[in-house]
Amino acid sequence: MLNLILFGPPGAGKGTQSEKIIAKYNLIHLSTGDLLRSEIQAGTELGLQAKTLMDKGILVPDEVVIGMIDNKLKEHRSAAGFIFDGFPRTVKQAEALDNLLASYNEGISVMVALSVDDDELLARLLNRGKTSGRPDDQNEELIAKRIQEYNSKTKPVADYYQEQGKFVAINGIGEIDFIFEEISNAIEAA
Ligand code: B4P
Repeated sequence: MLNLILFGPPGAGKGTQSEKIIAKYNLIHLSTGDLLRSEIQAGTELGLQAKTLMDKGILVPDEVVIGMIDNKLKEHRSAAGFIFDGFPRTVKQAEALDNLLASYNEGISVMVALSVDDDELLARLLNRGKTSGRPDDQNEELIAKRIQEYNSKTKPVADYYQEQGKFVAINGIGEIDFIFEEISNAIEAA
C-alpha cells in the first residue's frame, strides 16, 4: 500500500497537487478540509461546530478529524493506498494516524511537504477567495490567522515524520506540472 501525506501551509497547493497524484497513482483522496466542508454543506451538527472555527481560521478539534479519517479508512479497506491531504495537522493527529494504520498492519510511506513563503500564500489565497466563496479565503487577517495556526500547531508534524526518516521537502513555488514531477520522484523513491 502507498500511503502518502501531502503537507504544507494553507494555500501551498495540496489540493491542486492531490488531484494529479490521485489520477496517476490511483489512491483514495482523504482531505479533511473537503470532508469538513461537506459536513457544513449537509448542515450536520459536526458541520455547524466546525464552521464556527474554520470561519475564524482555527483548527477544529483533533477528535473530530481523527474520527472522520477512521470512518473513511474503514470504508476503503481494499484501496491501493491513500493520500492524506491537510491531515495530520497536529502531532496528536499524527500519532492517531500511525495507530490507526498500524491496526491494519499499514503505515505512512512518505510525507511530501510543499514549501511556500508567506507572501505567496497570502496572494494565492486572496486570489482563490475571489472565486471560491470560501469564508476563510476572504481577508488578510483570517489568512494570517491560518498561517499562524500552521506555524504553531502544524509545523511540528514535519519533525515527527523527519524523525521517522519519511520526510521530503519540495519547493512549492513554480509551474504546477514541474512541482508534480518532483512529487512523483519522491513517491517513486519511497
Ligand atoms: P484545507 O481545506 O485543507 O485547505 P488549504 O490548506 O486552504 O489549501 P491547499 O493547500 O489545499 O491549497 P490549494 O491547492 O487549494 O483547510 C481549510 C480549513 O479546514 C483549515 O483552516 C482548518 O480550519 C480546517 N481543517 C482542515 N483539516 C484539518 C485538520 N486535519 N485538523 C483541524 N482542522 C482542519 O491552493 C491554493 C491556491 O493556490 C489555489 O487557488 C491554487 O489554484 C493556487 N496554486 C496551487 N499551486 C500553485 C502554484 N504552483 N503556483 C501558483 N498558484 C498555485
